[in-house]
Amino acid sequence: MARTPLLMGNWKMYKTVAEARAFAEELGQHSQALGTAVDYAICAPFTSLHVLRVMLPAQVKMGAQNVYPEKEGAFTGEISPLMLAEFGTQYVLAGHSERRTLFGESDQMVNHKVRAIVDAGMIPVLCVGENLSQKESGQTQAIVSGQVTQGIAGLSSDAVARAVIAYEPVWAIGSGKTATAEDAETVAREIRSVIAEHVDAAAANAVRILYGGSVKPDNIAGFIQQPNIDGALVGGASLKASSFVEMASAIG
Ligand code: G2H
Repeated sequence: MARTPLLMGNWKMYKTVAEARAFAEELGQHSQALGTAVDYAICAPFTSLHVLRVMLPAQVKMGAQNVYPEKEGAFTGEISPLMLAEFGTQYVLAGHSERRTLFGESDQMVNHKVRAIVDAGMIPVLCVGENLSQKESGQTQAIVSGQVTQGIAGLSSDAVARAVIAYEPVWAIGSGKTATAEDAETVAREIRSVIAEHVDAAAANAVRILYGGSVKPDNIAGFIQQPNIDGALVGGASLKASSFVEMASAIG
């Protein structure tokens, strides 16, 4: 079965509600440029989810950037999977390298989040990737394979098939550097073979794999042309509606 391409923005800690509204208005004016054969989503700060739900073009889904993997309880400052699902959130990032590095999230915590996202009926976007020293010491495949197997542990084949995995080399994030499309394809192919080995061939074939790390309108096509790369997770270049539309045109 063919995999539907996915263009996903990750706004990180950018945009007030007023700025999110302006983005949604501008994107709405160009919604005819968003192809019907592609899935779109914006992972926004929690405070902007409401305005996006009301104002985004219907084909652009909402994503969250984080979640706490408990149903409810005394977890001051946290947001539960049910709260996000009730709100109409379709995707939730788990294990973004900024969460792993700045907030100490372990593979075990990332796996708790992935399972909680699935249990609440949403789609996890499991982010994986090696840092520069790991790349330079030839550990890319080992690091990525470990993050994938630990991240999806305990999921059914069907849940893995519906999930999204974002390969984001840490050294490429926000740096202006990107992996070559060929290197990203090599890692994406390896991720499918790890899933085939640890889950099954159907899940490996169906799971969507995105590339992330300094993706822009002028380099996105090279990534999505790769047979095992199904789209992109885009930070900085997703903050302008005009550049989101340009990337949508390059995919669609
Ligand atoms: C990687 C990416 C989005 P950017 O973090 O997840 O950000 O495109 O700014 O490198």
